Amino acid sequence: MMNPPHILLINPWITDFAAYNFWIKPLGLLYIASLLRENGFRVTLIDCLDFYSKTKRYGDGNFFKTKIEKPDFFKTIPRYYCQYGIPEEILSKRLLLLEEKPDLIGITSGMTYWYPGVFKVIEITKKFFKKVPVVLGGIYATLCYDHAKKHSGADIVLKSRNEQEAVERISDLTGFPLRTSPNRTDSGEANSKLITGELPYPAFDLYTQLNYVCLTTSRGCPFNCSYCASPILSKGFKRRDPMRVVGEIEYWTDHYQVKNIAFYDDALLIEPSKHFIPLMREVVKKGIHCHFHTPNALHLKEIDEEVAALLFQGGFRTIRLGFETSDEAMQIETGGKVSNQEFIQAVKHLKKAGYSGEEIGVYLIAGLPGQRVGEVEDSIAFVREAGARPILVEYSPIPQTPLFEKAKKFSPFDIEGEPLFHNNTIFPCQWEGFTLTDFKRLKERMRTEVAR
Ligand code: B12
Ligand code: SF4
Repeated sequence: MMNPPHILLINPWITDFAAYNFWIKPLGLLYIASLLRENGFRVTLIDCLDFYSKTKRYGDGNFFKTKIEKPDFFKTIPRYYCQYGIPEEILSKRLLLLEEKPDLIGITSGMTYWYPGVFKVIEITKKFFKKVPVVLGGIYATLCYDHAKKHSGADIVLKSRNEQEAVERISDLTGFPLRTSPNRTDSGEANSKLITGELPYPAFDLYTQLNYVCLTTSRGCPFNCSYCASPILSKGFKRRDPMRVVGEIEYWTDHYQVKNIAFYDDALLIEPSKHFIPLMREVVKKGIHCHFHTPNALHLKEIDEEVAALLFQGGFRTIRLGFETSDEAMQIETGGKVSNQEFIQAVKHLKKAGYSGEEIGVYLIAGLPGQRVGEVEDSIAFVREAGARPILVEYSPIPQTPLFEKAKKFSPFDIEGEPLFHNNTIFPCQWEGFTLTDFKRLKERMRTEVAR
């Protein structure tokens, strides 16, 4: 029997103009870690983002950052460009002090435009372990596969969003057979509704300190919004059994005294009577005391009186609603996930449940291809009128999404050839109808005004 291979998993730095730790953890990589361990592999995790300069009340906070040279394309942008996470020498030290040389290195990737941090990690690991195969997966690898294959320096780039497939590939590459059945995956078939083979809990135990965990109760989304990569990243929409989710919440709160949990779902609230309501009723019944966060937007269409009350009683502190625009034609054109009437109703229910207007954050998308500044101004006014707090987010064009073709026509940047131009900070689809100056002016004006 061969010795179990040693797999080194790395979550790379973020490289950006700005980054805030809204409960970021490399969830996909942590699932892979736990599946590997279940199959007898030995796993070491290095999370380059596990290094904060300041943590706030709910476990969110600022990353430690190091100013780095801007990529050439960004030279004219008057902002610092930083590497967020551990100082470089700490990564080198950790690689040097590894008890044993790895047999394979698995690296994840977040946003498409964070790839410089990924490349740097690959370059450094290659200096230490020249002959060890490096496998790259994650969001950048999946959405910008050709770019990653050509430029990343990884030996293998995987587009898969399926943990079991990732682990099978690692098994092939190391020649170490798997013990678990191939059915233990939650990628499933398109439109299959319930995840049958539960994955082991993500390997958060690999961290020495846990200020929060993130959790997903489902994969994918039943909608198909033209600007969103969810339908590309996960086929179909699948949910876990809500009682198993409660079991996981109890596990983290009981065994690790976790007080903050962020839901990473794309569609947590869909069909609430089958999923969110039984889940949260059980959490409330069991008296689990924990703050829940939804940095990713909630579907406000599903927020009726009962859902709003459960959100409040259950301990959801940061409510974020995905409204995007009050322009009805644009709502329909981009996928029809919500209407103005549904929005007004949702805010009404949330307020009745106990939330203040300031606590109801409503995402509005700014800079969609061809969008005019006036449309966003109207949307801000509409959200305020309903008594909630508008939050502007700049559109990030994502390859393979339906809107990407239109974005290519409107963007002054080569968003097809260069993923750095997907960075929302540069306002990728600026045009004469909505310039970066318009956007900054809008943001400034919002800062000085307060939600009613
Ligand atoms: C949670 C989340 C966030 C969180 C945390 C992000 C993070 N962890 O890095 C927060 C709230 C911070 C966030 C912010 C934003 N986000 Co976001 N977010 C997500 C979300 C919903 C889930 C990501 C996730 O963790 N999934 C769960 C895990 C299980 O999947 P995974 O890590 O990808 O791993 C899987 C595979 O990739 C693979 N894998 C992963 N690693 C590896 C490694 C190896 C070796 C192998 C073999 C396989 C493998 O295995 C897993 C199998 O399922 C995605 C949408 C989605 N459906 O993915 C959007 C998404 C990533 N976000 C997106 C966007 C646009 C944003 C914002 C820019 C929005 C905005 N305009 O403000 C901001 C960025 C702000 C900033 N500068 O920080 C876009 C991507 C944009 C891009 N260009 O890349 C996405 C895809 C959503 C969309 N609109 O389409 N986001
Ligand atoms: S509803 Fe949300 S997660 Fe689903 S496709 Fe639309 S934007 Fe993406």
